[in-house]
Amino acid sequence: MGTFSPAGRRGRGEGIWESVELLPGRGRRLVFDANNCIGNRYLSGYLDRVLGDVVQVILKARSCVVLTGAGISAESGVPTFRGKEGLWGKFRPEELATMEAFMANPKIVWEWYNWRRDLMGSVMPNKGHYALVELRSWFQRYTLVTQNVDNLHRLAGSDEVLELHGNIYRNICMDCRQFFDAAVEIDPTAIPQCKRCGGKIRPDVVWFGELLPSEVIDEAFERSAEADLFLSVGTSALVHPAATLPLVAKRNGAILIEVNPEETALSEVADYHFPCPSGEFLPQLLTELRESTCVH
Ligand code: BJW
Ligand code: ZN
Repeated sequence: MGTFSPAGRRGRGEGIWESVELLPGRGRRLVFDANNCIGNRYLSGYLDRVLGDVVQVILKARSCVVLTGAGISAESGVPTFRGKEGLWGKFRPEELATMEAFMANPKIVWEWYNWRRDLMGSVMPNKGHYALVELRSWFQRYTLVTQNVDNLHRLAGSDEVLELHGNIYRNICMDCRQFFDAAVEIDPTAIPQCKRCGGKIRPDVVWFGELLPSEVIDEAFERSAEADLFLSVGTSALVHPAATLPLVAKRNGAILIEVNPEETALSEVADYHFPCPSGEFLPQLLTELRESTCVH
């Protein structure tokens, strides 16, 4: 199986154009331009061939799992966590995304979530989200798993989404586990309290050190283990157990495709790594698929 960026032939941070330099007959090093990944004319012949391979993989696959992370929503304007512009560059995760942080300073944690809710509520799904809705129709079995809490997959039209880390638009009572939707009035100066039992209300998201919803993560593992094809899109693949899913799929024989402008811990084991923004790459992949089955 050919790989777009052959594993073991590049150093961390060098990216696809470094490996392109190693291709026979291509002596020139190109500057990586993530915003013009698909449109790069110099590479288009090579990219076409690799996309052609991936189209064949998709046409043969029956069962596909897609795992998304913050990167798929980046082109909608939702900040990622890691990286230069990421949230964790400005805020400390242990002060915002742990139960200890919430108990020590619920007001700050609530302010942070209110700010993110407002931001996420003001953006729209992008072409990457919509492409994943259409991709569904190419498989007998298709499972969309997301680490994101922003609801953008559902807004784009993906009705079955396994949300591993919860949903920012839901709140939950820490004592009686009653759910509240985000419309519940959150007074930023006080910790919201459950009307039923008086317990503290928190956002229904998964913080570090907390268990993921068991039925959701169990289903994600089952589907990954039986997948023929696994797409990892826009995730740094650092946070477990989500980061284990592609490895389980690969170990059970799935073809692993990664879409991420940067290299990740997964890039070395992926069969294909497309160092492209997902909002560009995924629609292009759909175009190739449609064209490949077009009767002329
Ligand atoms: C683009 C792009 C474009 C940019 N197109 N791409 C095993 C080993 C080691 C540690 C652990 C382990 N098992 C458990 C742990 C501990 C911990 C963990 O994994 N820590 C690691 C960081 C080391 N995990 C947990 O605590 C989990 N709980 C658990 O396992 O319970 C059992 C247990 C408990 C205690 C001990 C042991 C076991 C819970 C994890 C909860 C994560 N929560 C958060 C916050 C959610 C709520 C909220 O949003 O407020 O989830 S943290 C944050 O990270 C968020 C994300 O969902 C998650 C993953 O981040 P993601 O999506 O990958 O984003 P980024 O920013 O990292 O990456 C974005 C990528 O996009 C980048 O690569 C860019 O290049 C790319 N990109 N533009 C495509 N246009
Ligand atoms: Zn309650």
